[in-house]
Amino acid sequence: MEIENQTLKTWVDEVARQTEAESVHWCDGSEEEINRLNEMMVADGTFVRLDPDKHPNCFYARSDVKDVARVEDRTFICSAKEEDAGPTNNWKHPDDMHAILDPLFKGCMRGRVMYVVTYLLGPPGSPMSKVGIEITDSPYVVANLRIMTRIGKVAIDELGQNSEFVKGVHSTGNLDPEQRYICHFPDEGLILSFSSNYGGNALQSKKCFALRLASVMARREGWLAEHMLILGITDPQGNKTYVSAAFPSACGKTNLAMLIPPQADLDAGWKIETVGDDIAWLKFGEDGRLYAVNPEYGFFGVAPGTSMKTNPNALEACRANTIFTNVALCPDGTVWWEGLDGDPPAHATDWKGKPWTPESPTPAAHPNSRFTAPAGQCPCISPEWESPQGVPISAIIFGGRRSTTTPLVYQAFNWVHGTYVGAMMTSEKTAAAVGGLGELRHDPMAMLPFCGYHMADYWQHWLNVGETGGDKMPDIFHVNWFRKSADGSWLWPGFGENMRVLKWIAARTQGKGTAVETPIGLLPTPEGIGFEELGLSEQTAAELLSVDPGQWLAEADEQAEYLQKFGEKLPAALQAEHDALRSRLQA
Ligand code: OXD
Ligand code: MN
Repeated sequence: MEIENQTLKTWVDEVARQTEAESVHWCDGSEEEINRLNEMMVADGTFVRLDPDKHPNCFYARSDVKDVARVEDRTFICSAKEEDAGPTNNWKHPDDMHAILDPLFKGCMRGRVMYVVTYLLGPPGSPMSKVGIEITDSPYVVANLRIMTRIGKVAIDELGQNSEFVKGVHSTGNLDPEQRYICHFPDEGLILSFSSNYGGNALQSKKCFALRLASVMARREGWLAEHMLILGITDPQGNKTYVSAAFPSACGKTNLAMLIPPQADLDAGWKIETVGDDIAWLKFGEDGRLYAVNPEYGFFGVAPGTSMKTNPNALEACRANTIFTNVALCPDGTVWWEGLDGDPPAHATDWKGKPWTPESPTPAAHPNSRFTAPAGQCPCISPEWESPQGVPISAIIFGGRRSTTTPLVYQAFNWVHGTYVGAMMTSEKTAAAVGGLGELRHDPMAMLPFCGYHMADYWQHWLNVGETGGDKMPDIFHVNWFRKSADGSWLWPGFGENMRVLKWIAARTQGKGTAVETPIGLLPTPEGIGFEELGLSEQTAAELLSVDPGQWLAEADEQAEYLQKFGEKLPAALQAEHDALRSRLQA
């Protein structure tokens, strides 16, 4: 492949010299290329080809058993000043981090092929799109990147002679967790990741570029890079409302993005279409509204719990041309995970490669096992999902996994209050990152592991963007699908029934839908959600919409303690929101 960009060529030569790669392969993204790589990985045991009728062109992979999730404690923001990384990130000075990484990368690709993957984030021809390069010695990473982003010629053409691109080098190293580093150098536009092949650590396009580095660029350039799904709601009259929604990892973004409305809504003409399931880049359009694009090209979805009941669209999206990692492999060349429809297989091989039966004491699939599937294969993909100008966003939704305190849904009073609501998000930890399962933690805007700079500066940036957009900014909401009763059962059925909440939100953005004012925000009435049609008891309905001042005052105390962490950088407007919440609760 002919590469004319001299800056790119010179840098690739440098990396080849440093890593002492045996050879260099520039990926063109073609079918022939990926077929050859897939065959190679089948031959060396990295991949198992699945049944070609049931899962055409699909492959099964297992990772190292100690390399199954994002490693937040080994993820670093290497800004020149520590205060630019802030209290929620690990920081090291760039020189100190280079001093650790240079010896690791020196000669790390000896005897290996060095793949150069040029990738495009965002639709071709979009003013919002950006080009990154990931150099890797892992063909598994190349195969995943080819699904998750637009790679090869399309990205090289988009780059042209431009010398501005995000550089990234990834090496499998020897997968030693002690040598694992996921490092971001915002001032150099550089990502270096070593000794992990897990998606969130090794597919640099995703969390490293599209969130951590992009959030820094977004601050500089006046836009937002967010951990958000994007979906479109079409009403029976054909009006479309686009919303984006931030939930922490493994809290149901993919399911919500692909929701199938209840039959009565479908019959009436309601429709949900997916623009993206994990990341949104939001910029102002010429009309002053915020428009969102999905920078990605595929879904890196959590497999366990995905079924015909919870998300048939995701199952259809991953029927063909998909990579399954760390699920269970069945003897008939299909895959299985906990929560998939039907009976478990009588015999399978689990994610560790061990024989498994339904009697086995451990799960067949790792709780963070994944499918990597092309977004274009999703039956409900929006016709606008590759629109270069993006889709206009009317509502932003925040949500966490909270078994108590937080009601099913509420609307913030305005942008500043909504920024406070997002900043105070808390959620129970999931298997998407190593450690502390179920523990309640603050996860502001679902960006705790992904904000590439000081969190308080990020909140200030949200406030600034709100000032720019004025009354054209989206309305902000908070949802909680995970509230439990005293006996530990779920209060809300979730999944398709979440449509009821989306309809209320869409109505609110159009100045419709009744709302009741409470100290924490505007809540729907039980009729506004239709609890009765759902057959939920009055008591359940009341619990789902309850705002208990005692619980919320305790929440406010805890929030006050958290806010202290940000010291002088805490925006005054957010402190004022905190004080106002407290006085509303005490009134
Ligand atoms: C993801 C995550 O993989 O958030 O999307 O961990
Ligand atoms: Mn995510």
